[in-house]
Amino acid sequence: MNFHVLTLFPEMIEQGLGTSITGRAMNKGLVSLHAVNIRDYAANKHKKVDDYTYGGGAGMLMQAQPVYDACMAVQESLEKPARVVYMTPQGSIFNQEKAKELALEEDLIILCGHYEGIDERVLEEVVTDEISIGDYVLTGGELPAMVVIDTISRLIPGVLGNGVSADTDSFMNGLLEYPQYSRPEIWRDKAVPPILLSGDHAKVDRWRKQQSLLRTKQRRPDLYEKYMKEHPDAEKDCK
Ligand code: 9D3
Repeated sequence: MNFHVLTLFPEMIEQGLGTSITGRAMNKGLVSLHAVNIRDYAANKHKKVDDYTYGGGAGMLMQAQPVYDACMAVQESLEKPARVVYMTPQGSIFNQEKAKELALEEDLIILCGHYEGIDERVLEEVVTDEISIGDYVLTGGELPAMVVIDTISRLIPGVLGNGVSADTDSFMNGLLEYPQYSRPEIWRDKAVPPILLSGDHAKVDRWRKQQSLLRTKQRRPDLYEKYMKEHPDAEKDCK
């Protein structure tokens, strides 16, 4: 999968995703990341890409022309037009389902705004999807773009090492993760739940399922409701 990120801060994207699992995925050639500096498409000699808003109000807006030219340069480099995802607080809130949908694309163009946003006319021309990562205010779309790329990348076959399947991971089944323990058996007077040392795998599985259900009920009643609607006979596992 090829990510093309249109941004005024390409080094932020490269630095943020160049390490750890996403960095390894790039080195293995499973994903590629092209951070395109929108400023490189400024048509004036000062490389200015922002201006005041018509109608007044505080702050500067990213102008249509450099955003359009940067986007078109990427589109023209591709064999078929790619979806263009605009990271914006006004978008639909990102989730695992949207990540799965986007993971099916060969190329994805991700547009990051800064300042007070982008001239509406270019958005109408190029954007196919609008995504927010949640109801809090950030300074720009770069961190959200990294969140989206990280989430999609780990769904691509081979990105997670040694046979770990993203699909059997916690949360993907609609429940929160059960608690986990490693050595030592006793730490600061706290023991590992004895059932985990019993060697009875069926019992361990049942306990973990119970813990997942309990945790989800207590911490994420919204997820719990949804899960119970989809698994009407699961309530007894919680007891
Ligand atoms: C101060 C300007 N705000 C006027 C009410 C609007 C605004 C525009 C741009 C607020 C924040 C931003 C920068 N944020 C993003 O570009 C962004 C974002 C976010 O802030 N929260 C959650 N998801 C996203 S995706 C892009």
